[in-house]
Amino acid sequence: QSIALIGAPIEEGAGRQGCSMGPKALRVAGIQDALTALGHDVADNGDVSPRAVEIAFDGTANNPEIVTGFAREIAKAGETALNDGYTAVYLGGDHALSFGSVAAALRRADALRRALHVLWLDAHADFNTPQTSASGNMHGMPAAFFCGEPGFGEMLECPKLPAARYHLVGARSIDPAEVVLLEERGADVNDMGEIDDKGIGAVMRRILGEVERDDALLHVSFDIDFVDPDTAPGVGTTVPGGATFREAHLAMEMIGKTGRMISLDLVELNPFLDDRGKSARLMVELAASAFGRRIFDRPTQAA
Ligand code: DIR
Ligand code: MN
Ligand code: MN
Ligand code: MN
Repeated sequence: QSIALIGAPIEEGAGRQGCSMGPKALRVAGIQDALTALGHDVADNGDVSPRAVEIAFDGTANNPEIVTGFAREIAKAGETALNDGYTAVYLGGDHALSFGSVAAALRRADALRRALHVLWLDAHADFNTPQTSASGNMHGMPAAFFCGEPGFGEMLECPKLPAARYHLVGARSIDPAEVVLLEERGADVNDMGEIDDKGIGAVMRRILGEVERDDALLHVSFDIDFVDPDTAPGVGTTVPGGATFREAHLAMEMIGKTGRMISLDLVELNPFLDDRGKSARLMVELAASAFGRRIFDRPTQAA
């Protein structure tokens, strides 16, 4: 495959600073080499730079100008890469980058007249709107936006995702207003209890089966807080009880085997909070799993 790396050093969607260093940390952790080693052609398109725009939302939304500026540039860079035949890998950056990355995927799927499914690996649903959000942090809102919830004004033009094709996996912290909205819209919510009960393999198999059934394309949004904070400490919004190292790898390996992923977000890494690059390295390894690395391909570790 041809893969385009798109850096998105946004941190204004999060409640604390540090995610702007994420793209650099993922590069230092070897994202390009790891994917190249699997036989892919990997182009690093550098970082997008936002153009602050004048925009305001009714309700509570922090830094709408810069988040919108980023979202539009990310969508543009992503759409260009996808149209040129690349699989897009977005190096985050906080989760507000997905306003742009999912918009690009939706436009691409629309142009190809294919359905899109979005797999959201996250402790959180990110299904707030400026009307429902208690924090105002826009990294908690992109899924509501691309599923067509009102309240985002003229932020970004893109087709809407039917909520049933928004598959949340790993959830363990959802706000009360989000629970109501997710339920009303018919989103596919798979919380940690479901993973404990059925196993990550069964949960993923069911979701990827729906993608297959629809002969659809897939966008994967990987929030590092999907993984347990003991394993991935480099994140500002830790929630205990997350996915294990192996559960995360199995999920990514299963995604890779479908051959349907057109774009992947690697988000919420906060290098300022990381433990000697541990979380950055894990994200790179997990990305490699999503691009076809099997255990046999893994470099042997020095003792
Ligand atoms: C909370 C926390 N639901 C909010 N959200 C996220 O602020 O909207 N933390 N996404 O990572
Ligand atoms: Mn998130
Ligand atoms: Mn999260
Ligand atoms: Mn369900």
